[in-house]
Amino acid sequence: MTTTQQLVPLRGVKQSPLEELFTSGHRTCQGCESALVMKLMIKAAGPRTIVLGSTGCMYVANTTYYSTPWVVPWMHTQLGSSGSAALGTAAGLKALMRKAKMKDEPINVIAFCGDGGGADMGLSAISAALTHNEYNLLILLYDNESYANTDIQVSGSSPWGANSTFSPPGTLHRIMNRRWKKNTAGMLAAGHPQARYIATGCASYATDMMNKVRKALTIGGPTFMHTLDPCPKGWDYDPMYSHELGVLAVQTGIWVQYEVEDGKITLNGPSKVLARGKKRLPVEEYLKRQGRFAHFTPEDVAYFQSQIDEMWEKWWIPGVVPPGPQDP
Ligand SMILES: Cc1ncc(C[n+]2csc(CCOP(=O)(O)OP(=O)(O)O)c2C)c(N)n1
Ligand code: SF4
Ligand SMILES: [Mg+2]
Repeated sequence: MTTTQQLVPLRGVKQSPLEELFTSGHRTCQGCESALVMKLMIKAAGPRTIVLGSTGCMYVANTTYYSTPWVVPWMHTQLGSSGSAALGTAAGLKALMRKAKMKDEPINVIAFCGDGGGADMGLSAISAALTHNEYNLLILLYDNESYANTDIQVSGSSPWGANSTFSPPGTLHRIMNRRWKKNTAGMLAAGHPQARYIATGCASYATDMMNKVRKALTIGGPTFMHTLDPCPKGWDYDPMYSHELGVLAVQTGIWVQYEVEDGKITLNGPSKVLARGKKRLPVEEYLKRQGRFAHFTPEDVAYFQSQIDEMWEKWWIPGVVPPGPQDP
């Protein structure tokens, strides 16, 4: 494995680099947390980074013809290809350096994908990339819980019951999306024990998120991050509440913040405090703030709450490892 950049952890937001590498020139919605994830991700990684992005809001809205916010080299890749694009780029860089066709130096390779591109369509390519320990790369799945760019279709990462253009509540069936959200990071961690770093994050906890990017790039090998990103358009709320919704997702226990480093799982930030016994906020505090759940009856809210309670009370590790058949 070639060496990696040694990106020391930031001790707080004041230590965050001032240099902006994701600047003006994009057309994401006001309050778009996925755009904030991009900005924090590249701020954490620094200028010697190549970014690859699969189709989705963070491609289309960010790179309208002749305008781009990216200051670093950036390339679009096909919707399901974040894994293969990351792997190919890392392999290409390695070959060019070995042949002395470019300076031998650690260059970060980050490929991002949405939940449609990563948790659904490109899962196999991400899985393949995570088995190639000879390359250094980070795949970051930004999860706005829908195929947002094509007008908010339901994905495998959409929450139960959410109103989307493919799952609108009707008179015959109020709940159209009856699937529970996929546990993508947990699945990838369990299935790729040699991947040295897999973590979840949320831009509402910016320093934590940036440090996870830095750790993933420093540790090296193929690594993976999954962020939960409030999306004003798809979740149907006033853009000013994006930050607050990220906090509520964590404080209600719906989104669990953790990292798996060399096989060791650690819940962190508020999720760690919740695991130690702090009371979780009722999920209703999160659900009632979003139009996509406006059709929920008290029974729907109670069902949602029961699933989150089960995750915290019955799973081996909340949000990461579900109970096994041998459990009582
Ligand atoms: C193979 C393929 N199928 C469909 C599309 C159309 N398409 C473009 S963006 C997009 C949505 C992607 O959703 P996601 O990955 O969650 O990213 P988001 O738009 O939510 O940021 C779709 C379906 C495409 N570009 N390529
Ligand atoms: S639809 Fe959602 S993810 Fe897409 S640009 Fe708007 S806020 Fe961001
Ligand atoms: Mg999406």
